Amino acid sequence: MSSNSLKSPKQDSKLTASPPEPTLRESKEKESTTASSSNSRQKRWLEASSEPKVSELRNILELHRSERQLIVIQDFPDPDALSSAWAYQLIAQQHNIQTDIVYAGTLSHQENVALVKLTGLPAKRWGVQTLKDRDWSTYQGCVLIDNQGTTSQLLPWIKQAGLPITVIIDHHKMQEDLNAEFIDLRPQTGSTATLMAQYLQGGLLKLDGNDSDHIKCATALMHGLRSDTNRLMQAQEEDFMAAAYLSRFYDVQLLNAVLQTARSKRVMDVIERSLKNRLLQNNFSIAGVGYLRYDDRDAIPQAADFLVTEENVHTAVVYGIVHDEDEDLEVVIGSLRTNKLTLDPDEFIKEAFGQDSHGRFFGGGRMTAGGFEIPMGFLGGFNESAEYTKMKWEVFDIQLKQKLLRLISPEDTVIHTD
Ligand SMILES: [Mn+2]
Repeated sequence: MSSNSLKSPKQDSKLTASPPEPTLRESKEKESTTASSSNSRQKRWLEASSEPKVSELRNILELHRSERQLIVIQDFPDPDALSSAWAYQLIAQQHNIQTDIVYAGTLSHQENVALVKLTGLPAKRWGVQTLKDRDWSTYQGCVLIDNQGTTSQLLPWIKQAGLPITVIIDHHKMQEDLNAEFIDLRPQTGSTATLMAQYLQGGLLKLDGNDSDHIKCATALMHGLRSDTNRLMQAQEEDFMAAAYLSRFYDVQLLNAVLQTARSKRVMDVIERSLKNRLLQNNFSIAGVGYLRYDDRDAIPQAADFLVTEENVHTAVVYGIVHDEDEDLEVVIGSLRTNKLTLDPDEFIKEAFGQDSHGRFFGGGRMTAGGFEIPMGFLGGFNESAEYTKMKWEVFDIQLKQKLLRLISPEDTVIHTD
């Protein structure tokens, strides 16, 4: 486990006016007096930041040559997870490791559906009901990409099947004690796609501009990198370097086609509800959007993306009750978006909602975004009475607002419901 990456300075430090402490990378650059071309500069950057990881991962892959691995991504995969998992799959193939990319939830954002369809991205949905019939014994290891297992319903099954976690590559903060043969956890990095691009550039797979799968994967990685860094607005140097590398291979028209996907009417309706219901307090915008279908779950982060664009708003929190018809389960799902650099979404969500009875947090986050899921347990499930359904929403709505407002305006925790 690399503890160095966790101790690096907070991202807020980029706001300070004084020049930053020389980093390992910079001091290495000063040592070298030869080679000044951009190519060698880039090479040195790569050596300093990720070369040890590249050879470590290569060794691990070689150790597991000809095995079969299960690549698990979060239940509601985003472009960063999807593209990074694909890159891992292509890298693993170099060592004759066959992999399946799986997720237990659904692809709900229209852009993600378009990404998968347009690139032929090889991710498969393993619905929760199908898990008991899966043959886990065909796999020798599990790989977690852009997650640490806390956002996948597959993990309990993997643990039960005794499937070892071979590799974790992620850029979220450490969620819980991790146990894996290879861990690359870099919370200061903008996207997992950045890390995967570094592995590609480091030589684990030589991208070929004539190979259409390579072009499509590079395009997907570019999309993942852009979408996790707010279109590069929050990108750091290493993210730009990774994007520069991918720019040699990606297909601009294909990326454009993915980005042009229109929102569905139901997503627009949720955004409308969030706009109508929003409560503005201390530059926060909070909106409950009521009940949603499982397939429309991704309307919540999209609504939060929209609310945070309002003047004088720095942080938006949107939540709703998502109903899974197949399982008759209900869960409160919420998203946070912020452009306030001193607000840490991970800390904010953990502090606002606390932990469940097993000590697990209801959510977490990365640089500018966070999410949470609160199971409704005994109160979950469909009820025919409209009155009851309405009342249930109101109870959860008030409870969530109360927990959020306690942090947003601690001096005024009383909520007036009329
Ligand atoms: Mn990510």
